Amino acid sequence: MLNRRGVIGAAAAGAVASAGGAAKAKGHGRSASLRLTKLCVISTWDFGVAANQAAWAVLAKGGRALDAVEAGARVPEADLKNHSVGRAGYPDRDGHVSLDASIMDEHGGCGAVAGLEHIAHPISVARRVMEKTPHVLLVGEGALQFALEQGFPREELLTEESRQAWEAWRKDAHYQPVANSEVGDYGKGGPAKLGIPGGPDNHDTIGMLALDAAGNLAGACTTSGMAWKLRGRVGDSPIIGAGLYVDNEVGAATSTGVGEEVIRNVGSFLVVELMRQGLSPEAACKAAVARILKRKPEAREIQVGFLAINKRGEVGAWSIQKGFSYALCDQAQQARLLPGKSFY
Ligand code: SD4
Repeated sequence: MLNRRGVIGAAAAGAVASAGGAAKAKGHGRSASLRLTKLCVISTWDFGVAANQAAWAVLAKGGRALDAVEAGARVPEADLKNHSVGRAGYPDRDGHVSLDASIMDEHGGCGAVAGLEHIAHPISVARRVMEKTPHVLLVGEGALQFALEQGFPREELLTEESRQAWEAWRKDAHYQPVANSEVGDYGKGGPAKLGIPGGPDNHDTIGMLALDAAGNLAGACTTSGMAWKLRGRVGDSPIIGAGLYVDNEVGAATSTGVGEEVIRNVGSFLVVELMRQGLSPEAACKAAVARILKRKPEAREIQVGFLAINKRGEVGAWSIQKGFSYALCDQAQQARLLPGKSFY
């Protein structure tokens, strides 16, 4: 007879098998999660390596995971070579840089901003929403008003390089997202040819998850969203449960890629719930990606990736397509970059 744990484990295994079947179970690699030392931080994409260093400086001093992920997320937000997060992010199709961010702490507290313009560090505004208001999400003009009231400076976020890229895009204006652009575009400079969201030239988010010395989890997610998006478009990153979810009893997850597909499947919440049912972080990420593909097989043309950690410091990731990368930092190794496993 199965005990409670056995029943849950069997159900979870079935969920993965059926979801994996939908995606033709073509995964690259096994579904075992990697274990980090307790006290660690992980984040999406190559630029996560530098962000992790800033988070590590907080964690190594015994700091709180929440402070670590905020400090880490601020690094790509300020990086002018990064056209997918914060200042210098590519604008929407009308030339406005509008930013999305969310943050969660170990108590289930959450704060977010969406469509925020003129503020270089949306992650810190998201934290203020969490800590200084009774609300979870502020958008657009109201988010800007709140940020200014909180003392954040109003700035021009569209750099000359980003403006030139936008002008180049406007010549033929094909909004056609392409996979893994965070990697293809990062630091290259010059107008980028962007394709499908989540593609080599159109990616844009740092999702960061940390486990601190007290054993607490926190997460942050910040982005300029899809380049050349419709004005007013909001992705998954500021939607709690979609782009980010933290449950301090279980684990935390974050996502990158085409936010619409993540929102439709409440992706990060799904990953955490699958971990609650007994799946490893990697198996949970894989099952969530499989769910997206099962509901919409055409999603194989785009990119979505999940990254997750559980309370034991086990981490894992999975994406639709090859090309997703994630950065790991713990007591043993502080600048690791791994390729994510994928179905295609
Ligand atoms: C969005 N998920 O706005 C973000 C974009 C992203 O890698 O992550 N790109 O949909």
